[in-house]
Amino acid sequence: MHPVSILLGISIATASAVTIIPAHAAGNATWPYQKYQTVNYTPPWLKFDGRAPAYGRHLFIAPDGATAFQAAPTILDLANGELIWNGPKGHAFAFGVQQYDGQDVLVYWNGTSFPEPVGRGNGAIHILNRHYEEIAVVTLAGNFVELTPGASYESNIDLHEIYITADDTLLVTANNVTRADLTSVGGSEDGWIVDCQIYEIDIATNEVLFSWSSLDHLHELPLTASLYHLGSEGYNGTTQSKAWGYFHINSVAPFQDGYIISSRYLCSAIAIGADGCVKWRIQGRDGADFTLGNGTNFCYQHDIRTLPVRPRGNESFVLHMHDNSNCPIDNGTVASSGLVLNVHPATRSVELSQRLRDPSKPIYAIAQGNFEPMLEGSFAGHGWIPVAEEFSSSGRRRSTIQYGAAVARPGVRQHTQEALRTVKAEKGSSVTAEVQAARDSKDWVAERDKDVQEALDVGKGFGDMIMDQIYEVVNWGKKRDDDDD
Ligand SMILES: *[C@@H]1O[C@H](CO)[C@@H](O)[C@H](O)[C@H]1NC(C)=O
Ligand SMILES: *[C@@H]1O[C@H](CO)[C@@H](O)[C@H](O)[C@H]1NC(C)=O
Ligand SMILES: *[C@@H]1O[C@H](CO)[C@@H](O)[C@H](O)[C@H]1NC(C)=O
Ligand SMILES: *[C@@H]1O[C@H](CO)[C@@H](O)[C@H](O)[C@H]1NC(C)=O
Ligand SMILES: *[C@@H]1O[C@H](CO)[C@@H](O)[C@H](O)[C@H]1NC(C)=O
Ligand SMILES: *[C@@H]1O[C@H](CO)[C@@H](O)[C@H](O)[C@H]1NC(C)=O
Ligand SMILES: CC(=O)N[C@H]1CO[C@H](CO)[C@@H](O)[C@@H]1O
Repeated sequence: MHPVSILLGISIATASAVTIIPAHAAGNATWPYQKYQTVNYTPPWLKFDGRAPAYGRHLFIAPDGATAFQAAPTILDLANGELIWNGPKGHAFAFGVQQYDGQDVLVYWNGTSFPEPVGRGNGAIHILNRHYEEIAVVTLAGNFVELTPGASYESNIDLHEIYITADDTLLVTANNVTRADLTSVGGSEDGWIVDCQIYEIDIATNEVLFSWSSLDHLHELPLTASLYHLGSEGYNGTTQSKAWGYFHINSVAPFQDGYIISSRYLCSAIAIGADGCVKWRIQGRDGADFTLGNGTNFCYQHDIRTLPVRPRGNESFVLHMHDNSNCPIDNGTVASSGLVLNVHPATRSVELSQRLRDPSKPIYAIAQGNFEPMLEGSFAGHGWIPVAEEFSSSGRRRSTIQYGAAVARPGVRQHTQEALRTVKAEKGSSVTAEVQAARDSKDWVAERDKDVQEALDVGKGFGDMIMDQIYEVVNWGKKRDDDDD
């Protein structure tokens, strides 16, 4: 590892100008990279467009993909684009800040990844403390099968999800290639398929506390519900290496007494109970168990989460995601967006709260991506396309951060740089210790959840809501002026 102190990183960088280094030769894309005398790492130069970010001074990113010059977990200073820290070289999917055992920690996935169109991996989750020391490595052993006959991996956690819960457990996804009856979708009785799984693992002991398999729930989530029809991109289920990825799980988070999961190819947010039974499914095109309001459509989405995290019973809640409908199996004409929905389980209806995208600068990401509410406004990482955007509370694009060459071409599977998640810090060193303490307190979390619920009950929009409260905490109770710009 190469811990670089903040001061050292900045002072050295000031002395040496940005150096242009051609990106991976095979990719033919060029992008400026930064070279340092003190560290053998060349992070991408950040191109800013628009206002400097209002909150969150650090960018957490793990540039990867065909044209990335080097891959590593990377923290960059958003004020000047300089390197603050980089971890070991290699894949570091889902790099970001979370909380474990009462402290801020860095988390990332490392392992064997299978690039698009497979788009999954087998690896382990690394957890580092504030001093960049590794304090835990969470693994998942077992008999897991992949597309390559005979291949096995030390640990089998998928690259898509790292979610540390309030109980210091870890939620992750996993995949297993196995046999299934594909006759309902025109395949053979003994076809090959990818089973999608979730695990809740105790971080301290590495013990599996809960597991769930999509193939155990075919009566609730049938193969016929997949929009990735058998044979898509050649995956026709006739051999192990052509196992059909009908479900493609890409996120799991706590929800009520159980979990909420994202299935890319069912185009669905799926709520499951503590017993693993499916409570309901919202499909982004036909609604499935819900009626979709105007403008709420989504598909092939990533990073599904709710606010509050555990609404009770039939209480309304906010559901947010990165909606990358621009999938290569589709016509690929829908620009990516951050999507915020108000969901009303009692009436089984979904309403649009906010759709975050700039129609004048559309971004067509085919895969990956993340979306997060920030102290003010929201932040979207566009995954496959090396661009992240910050939006104001009212939904206006406030700034764009680009870290690799990319062309906005709908439907094109470009070989470019990518980052599963591009996260802005609103925690840790980017806010004062006092604010951090306020935000950490369980009371504050409970208070926020209560306020979110009340705001939903009176029909207040998401943009006006959660951000108001976070602002109040940060500014010691002051009310926020109207929108910034
Ligand atoms: C990359 O550049 C080389 C040499 O200039 C060329 O032969 C090759 O076709 C290019 N590849 C792509 C994918 O454009
Ligand atoms: C994976 O599938 C194989 C059959 O292909 C099965 O033997 C094994 O138990 C499965 N593993 C898991 C973790 O589900
Ligand atoms: C499945 O795909 C393979 C090529 O990957 C092809 O040889 C085979 O004919 C296909 N089978 C069916 C039933 O489509
Ligand atoms: C949905 O939106 C369209 C145009 O944006 C509008 O014409 C229509 O009335 C809306 N429908 C409902 C039910 O609000
Ligand atoms: C592309 O697909 C979307 C989603 O299925 C659909 O709404 C749209 O009409 C399609 N556009 C074209 C040009 O076919
Ligand atoms: C929630 O609403 C659904 C649909 O209206 C209803 O069937 C169910 O009984 C309600 N559950 C609770 C816990 O109120
Ligand atoms: C970022 C990271 O931890 N990379 C490591 C992933 O695993 C390989 C193989 O063990 C290491 O070589 C990388 O340094």
